[in-house]
Amino acid sequence: MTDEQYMSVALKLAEKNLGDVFPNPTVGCVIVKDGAIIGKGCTAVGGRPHAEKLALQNTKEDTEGGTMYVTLEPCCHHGVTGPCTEEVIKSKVSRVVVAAMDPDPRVSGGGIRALEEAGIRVDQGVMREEAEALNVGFFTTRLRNRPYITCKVATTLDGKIASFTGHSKWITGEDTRRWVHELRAKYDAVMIGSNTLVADDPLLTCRIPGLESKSPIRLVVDTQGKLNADHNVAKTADQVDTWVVTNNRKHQLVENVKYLEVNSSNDSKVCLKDLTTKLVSRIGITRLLVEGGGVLVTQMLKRNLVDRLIICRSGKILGNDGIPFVGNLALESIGKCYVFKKAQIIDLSDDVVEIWDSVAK
Ligand code: AOF
Ligand code: ZN
Repeated sequence: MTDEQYMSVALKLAEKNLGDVFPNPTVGCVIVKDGAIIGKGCTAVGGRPHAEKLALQNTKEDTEGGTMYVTLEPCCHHGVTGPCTEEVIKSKVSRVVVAAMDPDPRVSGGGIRALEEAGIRVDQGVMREEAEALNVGFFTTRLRNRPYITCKVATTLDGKIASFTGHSKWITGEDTRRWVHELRAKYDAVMIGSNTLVADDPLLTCRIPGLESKSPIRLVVDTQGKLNADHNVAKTADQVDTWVVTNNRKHQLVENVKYLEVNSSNDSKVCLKDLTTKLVSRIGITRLLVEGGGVLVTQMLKRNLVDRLIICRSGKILGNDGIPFVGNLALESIGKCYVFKKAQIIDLSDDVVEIWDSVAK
C-alpha cells in the first residue's frame, strides 16, 4: 500500500470521533511494519489520550523500524497528557508520516523537530488537505479564535422556513431530517435563537439508534429569559449539556441548565463576536452548528460568522408572506452580496441538500 492509502486509513479512524473530542482535534494513527498494519488508534472521546499513544498501546508487535502514519503532527508539549513525541521516540519507529502541521502554538513544528532530532525520518504533507478539512474546527479555533460555524436551514423551494403564522412542521421529509441527525453527531455544539425555541420547542439531539451518545451540547441564545422548565431542552438537560447564552443573568435560572454570560451588542442583543470567542475559551467548542432561526442566521451572516451554509430544500412553496431564512440585509448592489460557493449537492428523496462554503472577502 502507498503512503496515501495508509494515511486514508488513519483519516477514517479519526473521522469516527468527530464532534466528541473538543477542545482537541481528532487524530488518527496507524503503525505499519513489513507491509502490515500492527497498531491503530484515534484520539479518545473527550480528547485524550492522544491517537499515537493509543496506537502504540494497541499493538502487541515490536514497533522498532516501523512507520507511523499520523494525521496531525505529534504533540511535544507537556499539556494535560505528556508529549506524544516522547512515546514515538521510545517506540523506535524509524519513520513518521504526518498529514498536517499542528497550528497550536505549543506544538507548531516543534513536534516534527523533536522527532528529527531523535533521528527519525519525518515526511509531512501526505493528504494534508484532507486532514485540515477534517479538523477545520480545531484549525479555526487556533487561527481565528472562534469555532468553525455551519448554519443549517430547512427551507421551502422559495427559501422560507415557516408560514406567516410560524408553522414549520415539516418542511422537509423524514430522510432529510434523519440526515440532519447524523450531521449533528459531527458537531460539538448546536445553537438556536429563542424564537426557534418558542416556535419549535426542539430537542436538537441525535436520534439515530446507536448514535444517541453523539448528541452535541445545546446552546440557546436567549436575552429575554424565554427558556423555562417545560421546554424539551430543559427537560432533558440532565442528559445532554444545555446552555443558555445571555447578556442578562437576571432571568430565572432553569434546573440543570448552564449559563454563559456574554457582552451586549449596541442593540442590546448578545454580541456574537464575544459569544463565538467565549465558546472557545469557556467551553472549548471547535465545531458549531446553528439551526436557526432566521433572525440569528441573519445576524451571524452580517458579522461574517457563517463558514458553511447547509440548505435542506423541499419542493413546497410558501410564498412571499412566509418567513425567510435570511432577513433584510439592505444591500444596494450585487457587488455587496455575501458570496458562497457550491461544495456539494445531495439528493434525498423529495428534497435536495445544498452545501455552500463561504467565499471570504
Ligand atoms: C496529538 N495527538 O491525538 C491530539 C493532539 O491538552 P492536551 O495535553 O490533550 O493537548 C491538546 C493539544 O494536543 C491540542 O491543542 C493539539 O495541539 C494536540 N492534539 N496531538 O499528538 C492527538 N488530539
Ligand atoms: Zn499528543
